[in-house]
Amino acid sequence: NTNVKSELLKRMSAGKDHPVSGQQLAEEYGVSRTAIWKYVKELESEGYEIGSIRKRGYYLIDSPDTILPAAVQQFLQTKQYGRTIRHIESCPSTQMLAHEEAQNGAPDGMVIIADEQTAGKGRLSRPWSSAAGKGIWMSVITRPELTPQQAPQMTLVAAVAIVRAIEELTEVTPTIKWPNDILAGGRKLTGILTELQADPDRVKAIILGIGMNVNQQSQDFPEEIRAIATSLSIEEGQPVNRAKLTAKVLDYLELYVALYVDKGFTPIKLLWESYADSIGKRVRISTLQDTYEATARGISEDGRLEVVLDDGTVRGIYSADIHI
Ligand code: BT5
Repeated sequence: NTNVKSELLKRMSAGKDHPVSGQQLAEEYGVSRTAIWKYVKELESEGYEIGSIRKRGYYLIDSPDTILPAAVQQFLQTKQYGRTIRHIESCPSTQMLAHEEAQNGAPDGMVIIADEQTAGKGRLSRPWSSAAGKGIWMSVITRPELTPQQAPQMTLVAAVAIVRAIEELTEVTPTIKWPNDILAGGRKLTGILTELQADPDRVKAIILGIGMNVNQQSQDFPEEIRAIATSLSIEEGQPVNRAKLTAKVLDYLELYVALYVDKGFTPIKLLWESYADSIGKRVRISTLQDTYEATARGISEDGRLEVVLDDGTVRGIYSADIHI
């Protein structure tokens, strides 16, 4: 029961002067005293250092940097998102597993999170480098009441949630590059991959694949992306707690998805534009068909990037790679 375990963790964080009574927790949750003791042992085997004071209880001395369910859930403030987490040590891609889970009826907000991906993917099947233990590689299964036409905007909803979480927990100032990149100092910090399971008129699930570079050093990136990629710890100069950040992203994601469903795209668009780094700038646009230059003007009410061509025509772009 990850509920009791994450509650135990949360309370043990209060420190030596406020130990958690195992007896009391057991009574509150209607489990045995032995069950609590087992959670303590489990946490120790996961790398937590736990102190105990006779007759008073347990307290936390030190935490490892893990993204196990209880580690993330102790920080969560959501109703639904992240309440069910499947953690995997290593897998080819969390997107694949999330698609299976979604087909098998996964609840709204279920998270598949891995310490390592061996075949992480970006858009158009490009590879996504996912070094072991260094990042947040997760897929969030969402079931918002949206039409399939409203699904692409979820990428922008997720982008806003992620920059808000980064801003709150670090000193880094992230920017968003349409449609799915979050940058710091001009380098890529996070990528988002939005995939859809739908009937013609109804969304069944939108799977948000989120890849966040957290604790990599430059040498942890493959040679070919070293010049274009960065991580929070490179920008911040110190390690960042992955569990706390994961929980914060989920908090904001739940909030902004609800905002989008209730109030439409306008509030998200305003937030998004306040973080955008390409608006008003000259950009080069590469689509599958061609490459051309234009000036980025903003995003439309349906999440397209609006650009002004040199002859003055305005064009709305659904999907492309943008170079500033
Ligand atoms: C993306 O694609 O940016 C979407 C990345 C989504 C990854 C998550 S991780 C959890 C979930 N499971 C998956 O398998 N995927 C999702 P795109 O815009 O196509 O960018 C891909 C390009 O980014 C690559 O061609 C590289 O140039 C670059 N890249 C690859 N790995 C990177 C990294 N770790 N950091 C920064 N840039 C990277």
